[in-house]
Amino acid sequence: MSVTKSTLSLTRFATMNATRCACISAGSNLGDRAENLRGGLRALGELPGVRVVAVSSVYETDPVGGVPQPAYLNVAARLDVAAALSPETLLAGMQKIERTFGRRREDEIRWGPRTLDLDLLLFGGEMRATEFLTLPHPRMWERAFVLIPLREVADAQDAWLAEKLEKIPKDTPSVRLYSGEHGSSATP
Ligand code: A4P
Ligand code: MG
Repeated sequence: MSVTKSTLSLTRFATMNATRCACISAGSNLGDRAENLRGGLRALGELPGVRVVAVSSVYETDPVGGVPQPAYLNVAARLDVAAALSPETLLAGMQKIERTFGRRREDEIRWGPRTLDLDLLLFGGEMRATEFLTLPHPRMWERAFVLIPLREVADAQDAWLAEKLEKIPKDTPSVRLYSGEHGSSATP
């Protein structure tokens, strides 16, 4: 096959525009929970190279682990991420957003209450375990508050993920669909 100037520039265009799929989980149980989630998702979509393509329903969830604390609101979202953006850079951006929403890790108890928690669940097919980042997120498969929302937004073409999520219940007493104090939602 001959490679013409136009096929070369098309290839360059495709590479520049290639994206990868990432999934995140967001949780809040302090302050205006729905507003924290809404604002956090909006800020995520404003990170360079990040587009929020799907957001799950909002669930009210019983706290798992840590100290006695208020119920959480949890959502999951699917992102399209520019190929040039690494998962480490995305996580750093997510942590910056958490700080904007008043999160102070140094004052926190592990698994204690927080205004906004953004966890990176999956990033394409990437796997790693470093001090800063573990992919897939190490505790996601044990947590209904992560998996139930994730199932709504996961890429249906991803057979590996679809198979894993197929078996989880639609909802459970500890993870309930949330219609808002006044019927609001966290959709940005
Ligand atoms: N880190 C490593 N891998 C990741 C990743 N894939 N995504 C590192 C995000 N962070 C990752 O996280 C601690 C460290 O994990 C960071 O330094 C980061 O570099 P953190 O957000 O500072 O603290 P954390 O969230 O309190 O810790 P952890 O262990 O990640 O907690 P989880 O697993 O996020 O659980 N109950 C309900 N119902 N709903 C909730 O949302 N959340 C938690 C927190 C506990 N119980 C909950 C909920
Ligand atoms: Mg976290």
